[in-house]
Amino acid sequence: MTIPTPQSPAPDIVRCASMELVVSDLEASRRFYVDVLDLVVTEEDSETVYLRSLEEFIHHNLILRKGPVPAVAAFSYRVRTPEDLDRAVAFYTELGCRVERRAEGFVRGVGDTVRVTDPLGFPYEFFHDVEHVERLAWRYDLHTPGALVRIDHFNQVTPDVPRAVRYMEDLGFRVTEDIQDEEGTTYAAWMRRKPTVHDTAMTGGDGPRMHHVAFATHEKHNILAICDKLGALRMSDAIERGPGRHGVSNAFYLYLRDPDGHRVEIYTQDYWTGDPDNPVVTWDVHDNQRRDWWGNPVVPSWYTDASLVLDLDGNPQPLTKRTDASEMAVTIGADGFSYTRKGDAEHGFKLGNTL
Ligand code: XXG
Ligand code: FE2
Repeated sequence: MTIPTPQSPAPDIVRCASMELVVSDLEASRRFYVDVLDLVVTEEDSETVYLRSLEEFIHHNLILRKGPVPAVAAFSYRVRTPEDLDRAVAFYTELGCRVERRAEGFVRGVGDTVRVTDPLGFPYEFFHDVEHVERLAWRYDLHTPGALVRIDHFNQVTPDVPRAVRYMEDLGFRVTEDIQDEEGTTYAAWMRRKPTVHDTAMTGGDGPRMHHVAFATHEKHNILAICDKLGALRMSDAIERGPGRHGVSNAFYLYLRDPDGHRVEIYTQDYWTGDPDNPVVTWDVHDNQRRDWWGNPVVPSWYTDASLVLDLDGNPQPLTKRTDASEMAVTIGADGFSYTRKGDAEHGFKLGNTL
């Protein structure tokens, strides 16, 4: 079923701003995000920890909330004006979505919020007013070798990527890169509001689920420092994939799994996309440099695992199966680590072959 384009104008979204994660053991999650990843605690109580990155001036980029089922309670976007909250209400009401406007005070550090269950089943949140807190950019006395400086993007798992892309375009997002095959199946798409490669990506799979939330470091060496720290703490199991260089986005990356299995990406140095004629980059699903520029294999768990998302009552959303081909099935062989790049056989580049 296609999602109709609303007549009401979309809210003007500035950027992805925060994610609310439900975690089963608040102390363990706090240790991971604060003691290991060095996010900054803006405020906390026995149920909730509000965290921000070092260059942030709004109250939080990540909320950890204690709860029974690890899941995502909100993908939160900042909108340009207070009127954009009214636009969000009209836009999603017209789509027949459940919409709740919550007065200032419901979420600490932000003014009125609009929460919706969007047409794909994701809990989206919009806010404009914020409490300003100290931007710690110049507080180098607080920066550690693996300093996380900004929230960069979300990544969502959804069964029908073209359907998701059309709805997100109606919401004002633009595609910057995608992965397709020769039959026109789309496996993933990266979409932006701010002028980077993305604010969120749509990854094909059983959904709605949250694939990851990403934080940026200034430089590549900061990511290597996080790997070294995890090794020193005997926490190398938290590293799922990387470090490496993405094909898509050209960014340097590392994927971690938090104590509940929520996936966090550490990401740096993608490129400017703010021109009106920014060219879209389409990757062939058979190009084994698309997800790792050095050709390193993607571990199967990265394709299969993702976090549940909640409805507005706090119940996990049921999953809809992807019916299109799955990227893992078309690109990973029985050993889990084969390559399928076209032309490999005739050029003798297949793994294990010699020229
Ligand atoms: O942010 C990203 C990602 O979505 O996490 C994954 C940029 C690129 C990639 S990919 O694995 O496709 O290179
Ligand atoms: Fe990512």
